[in-house]
Amino acid sequence: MPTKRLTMAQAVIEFLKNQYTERDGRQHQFFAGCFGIFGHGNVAGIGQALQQNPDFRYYLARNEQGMVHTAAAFAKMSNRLRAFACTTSVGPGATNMVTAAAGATINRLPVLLLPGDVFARRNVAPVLQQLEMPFSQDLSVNDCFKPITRYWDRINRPEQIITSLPEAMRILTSQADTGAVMLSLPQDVQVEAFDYPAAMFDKRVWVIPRPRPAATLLRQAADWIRTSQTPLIVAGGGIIYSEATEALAQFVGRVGIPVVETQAGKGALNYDHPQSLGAMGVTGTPGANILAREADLIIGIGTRYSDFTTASKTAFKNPKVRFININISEYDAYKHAALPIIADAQVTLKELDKALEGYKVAEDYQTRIAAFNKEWDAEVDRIYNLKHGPPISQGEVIGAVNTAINPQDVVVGAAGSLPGDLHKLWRARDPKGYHLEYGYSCMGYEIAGGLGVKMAAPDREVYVMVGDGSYLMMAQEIVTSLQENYKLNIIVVNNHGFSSIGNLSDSIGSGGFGTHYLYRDEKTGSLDGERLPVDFAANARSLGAHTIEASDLPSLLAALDEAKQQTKTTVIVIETDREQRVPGYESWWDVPIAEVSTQESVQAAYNEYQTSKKDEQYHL
Ligand SMILES: Cc1ncc(C[n+]2csc(CCOP(=O)(O)OP(=O)(O)O)c2C)c(N)n1
Ligand SMILES: [Mg+2]
Repeated sequence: MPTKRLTMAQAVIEFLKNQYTERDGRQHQFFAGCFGIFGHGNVAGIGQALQQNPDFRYYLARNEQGMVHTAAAFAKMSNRLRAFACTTSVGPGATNMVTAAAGATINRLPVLLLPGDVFARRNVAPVLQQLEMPFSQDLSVNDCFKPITRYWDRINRPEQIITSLPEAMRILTSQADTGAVMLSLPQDVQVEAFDYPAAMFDKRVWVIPRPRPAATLLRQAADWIRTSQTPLIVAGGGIIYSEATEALAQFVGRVGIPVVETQAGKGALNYDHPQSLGAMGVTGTPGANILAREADLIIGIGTRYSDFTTASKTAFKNPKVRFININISEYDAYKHAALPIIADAQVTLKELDKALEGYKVAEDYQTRIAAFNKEWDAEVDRIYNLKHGPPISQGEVIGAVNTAINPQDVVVGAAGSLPGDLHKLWRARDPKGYHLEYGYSCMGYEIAGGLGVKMAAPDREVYVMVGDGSYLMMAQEIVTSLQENYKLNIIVVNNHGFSSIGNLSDSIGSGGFGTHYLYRDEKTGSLDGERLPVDFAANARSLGAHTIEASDLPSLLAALDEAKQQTKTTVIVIETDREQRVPGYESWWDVPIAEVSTQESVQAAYNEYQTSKKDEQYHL
């Protein structure tokens, strides 16, 4: 058997270079390269291997969490057909990835993590940054990734990668099981040479299948739909990953079933499609939530039914409600005791269309859908044109960005009050135009994620919408965007703290405690002094970005225009009124409240909470 003598790290890179995915006859090189930050745990191993393989591009990031967000966003934008590897040193470099790795796994996005690990041979232990445990030597900080990765392995001998790398690829390319994958690479083993079988470096194509639905279950689903009075489709992210949006538009256009969207599923239908009722759940529209409440049949496609979608299990109130779940993942397909169709969304929608020949929802149902649509359009217009302030409202900022940009451009967000407001108000005009990380809702994803989106779709303009809190948590990948010449448009919405959690704090009776960015007042002992003088524009400028400050709607529109003329990352800073919020519509979210308290406002909130909680259902 021909062999190739390489270090373990060189063999890893050589293998990764040759992995491809294929769907619908189109091939993609799976790895677009490797993000990394070097330290003593990887500089001589994976670092050297990357230097020796310039055709597998190395991207220097600013923070390990940031680079994993970038990698996850890239995979999401690529419909999980492409991904990045991420290399770090041992110790803090590795554990810096924990947060974003958890985000990738929760959002079911493939990212390959390649941290260094402490010496396998142990004789020099404890090495710099090593976690010592008196009860075991078979433990390092990298073990804390075990619950947040879908495959985890430590490579203690160079030949172990011959069997580990294919397993890593199996998970990364699995539509049902994908997420963060970790190969933990002890720094001494990375540099050890071995005679690897040459065949392991042959080009390998991982075919992404489109499994068909089981015939009996499809027939049953069609029967359930035909006998339903008020069927409703809950469109999740799986529809977008499966590229099933056209099939969905055609199907519902013909049969008239209304569609509501989760955060990940937003954009599955264009906002002005007659069957589109927009966002569903806690951050949903009135039409979506009222029809969900009444529906006798929910067809969940590519959704995992998070509490934001189910309004903490209060969304579906028809006592006769049944569920059909079309999902590539068996786990999700069985939720809510549904009729489980474990299959690809695109194929299933086409087959369902055939199975439902001649079927259309009742006329009066269609009339209601059209009425809800019209009312919601008017409500969005109202919020886009509030003429509040200055400072203006966040709804107006969203309206300005939505109307100023091109349909194929992408809005990116993750945490704070923006995701809810965007979910409600954003007029989606392209299946890949709305990119919200709301599985983990991780502050700090926005800018780093925006970079991943831009790298996956360089022909589109990317508009990152980020709160001041999130910006302060993680803005440093602006530097990486400049280094790589990937232009981002970043809109910093400054409301001097946490509008979202401030609102939540109000609702639980705590009056916004600890959510304002204010100096500590020595007299009160609390954080209720003057405003902190953070200059976001100066901060972004210091990192090298072009910056523009806007203060009202006309100056914001001018800034968006100016940003379009720029070729490098541009940051627009606008102050908004934290208290001018977009209302909630016909929904509820379970956030438990203190059962006993010295505060009357908390006691009142607790009593109200007890009543609302009674609406929570089991779907059995
Ligand atoms: C990493 C992380 N820490 C904490 C939270 C909890 N959290 C959710 S929103 C939020 C405040 C966000 O502030 P900002 O970005 O200014 O957005 P705003 O709420 O003002 O819209 C916090 C602390 C989180 N989602 N992620
Ligand atoms: Mg804020």
